[in-house]
Amino acid sequence: MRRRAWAGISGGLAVGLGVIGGELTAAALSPSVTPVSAVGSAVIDGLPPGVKDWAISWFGTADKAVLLATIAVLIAGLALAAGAFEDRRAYTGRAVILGFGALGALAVASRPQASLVSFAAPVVATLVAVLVLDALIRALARWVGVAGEDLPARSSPARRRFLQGAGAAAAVAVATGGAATAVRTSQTAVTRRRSAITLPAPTESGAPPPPEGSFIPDGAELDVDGISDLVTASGDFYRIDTALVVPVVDPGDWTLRVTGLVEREIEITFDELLAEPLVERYVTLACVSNTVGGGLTGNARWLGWPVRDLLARAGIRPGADMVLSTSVDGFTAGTPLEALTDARDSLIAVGMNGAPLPVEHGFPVRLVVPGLFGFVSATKWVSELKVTRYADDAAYWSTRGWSERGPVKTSSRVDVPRSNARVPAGGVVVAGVAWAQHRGVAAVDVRADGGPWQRATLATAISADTWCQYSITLDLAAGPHTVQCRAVDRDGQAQSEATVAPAPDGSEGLHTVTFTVT
Ligand SMILES: Nc1nc2c(c(=O)[nH]1)N[C@H]1C(S)=C(S)[C@@H](COP(=O)(O)O)O[C@H]1N2
Ligand SMILES: [Mo]
Repeated sequence: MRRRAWAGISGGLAVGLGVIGGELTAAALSPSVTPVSAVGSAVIDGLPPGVKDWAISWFGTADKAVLLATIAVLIAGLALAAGAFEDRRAYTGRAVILGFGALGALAVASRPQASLVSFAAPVVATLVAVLVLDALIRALARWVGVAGEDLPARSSPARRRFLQGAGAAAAVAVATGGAATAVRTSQTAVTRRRSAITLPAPTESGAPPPPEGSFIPDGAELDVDGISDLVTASGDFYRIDTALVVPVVDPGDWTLRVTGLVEREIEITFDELLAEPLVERYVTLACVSNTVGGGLTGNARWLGWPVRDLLARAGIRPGADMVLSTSVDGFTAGTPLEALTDARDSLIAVGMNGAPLPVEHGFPVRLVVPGLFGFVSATKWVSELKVTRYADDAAYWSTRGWSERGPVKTSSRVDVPRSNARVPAGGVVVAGVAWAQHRGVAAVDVRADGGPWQRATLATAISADTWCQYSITLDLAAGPHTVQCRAVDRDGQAQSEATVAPAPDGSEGLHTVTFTVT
């Protein structure tokens, strides 16, 4: 074989492993946006309508397959070229790969479902391809010599080392490629099922007045640049998963069982769940791991069936004080029974912001419980509710040093000004969000440079179960300044000012932001 052929094969192995690595990373972190699918979608979006019509008239329903095959041929061409370039001159092949990696990242950025984690896939793909290419081409050069064109015939340790490297890369590609294809195929099938679902309208939708929490009242949104959106877009919603790969659950196979201390065990299917009277509520979720000022909170509109109605149907036996919810991925949460049976709208949720739950957020069904941190309540891909007692059962995080119970702590953060920002002199707008789920936020105070607390303007709350925007304009002289905020709940309790780390039951402290007035 000629040297150029081996260089091309090296390029192919490097890029192939990169693409597989990228797809596997996406499957784990961001299944709705993978580099290859993003490139395909970006091409479809970018084609002029004439070309699209032409493709459909030529290829009919095979147009997507033709597109994917075209992308595959282009990637193969890129791979061969990268190998040949790199063999001729160090860094040139790697530069080609970096360029295409950047294009992949751009394609990912163009997808509406993309979030920050989606970029892990093109980064991994590029890194893997660059590293493998570098290693193989170096081994090839050691075998053939730097300037040599024809391969030395005799066997040498350098030859063996190159062939072993290439063989190992090929073996890894075959193994992981098979795994990636299997994961992808099941995800694609479920994604298709998901987009075919039409969720029923909430049952209360026609009846005026609509219940609190089901709509956005006037005055709930402040007009401040850079403040957290009142409703978090699903693609921007924080994510916490213990599972390495996001579970892919076919709604046709899904059931929810109610077991344990109940009069009668119940098992419901997805279709049966959709036939129950569903309600829609805005609820702000929060993660116990959120640090002061952090982003592990989000507010969404959830559609679901009240958990209390399902539990009432099962009939709770005396002695129970906890519900252990289990996910198909083995995650469990222990929720105080009363939070699932009292008047609050704890939901067996099927919808998020007007669409079926995204796969990453628990499709087809998850729990949403106002007032409690996610680790004790918000089980995604939920498959069983076991009515039990704290004395008899422990949940996933409670056996790993976190608390048994997890009421959300009253908290607030400053969104604007950003840390280290430079803001023009004049009135300085300080704004952000505050939350005290299920107790409700009564007021937010802001202070500058450790001075007296000043009451901020509080937007109208959607409900006690959601966060609230606030804002205040401060007169600050030129120079560096520090602002802090604190929320007060509707029981009159101000948030804790002590500095407390997240473990075991949630962080405490005042969010402090330093910036400069110019
Ligand atoms: N199956 C499963 N459900 C889960 C988790 C998980 O790791 N696995 N994380 C929980 C935690 S700690 C939080 S804060 C919320 C986060 O929900 P989100 O990822 O939809 O934002 O989900 C909860 N439900
Ligand atoms: Mo969490």
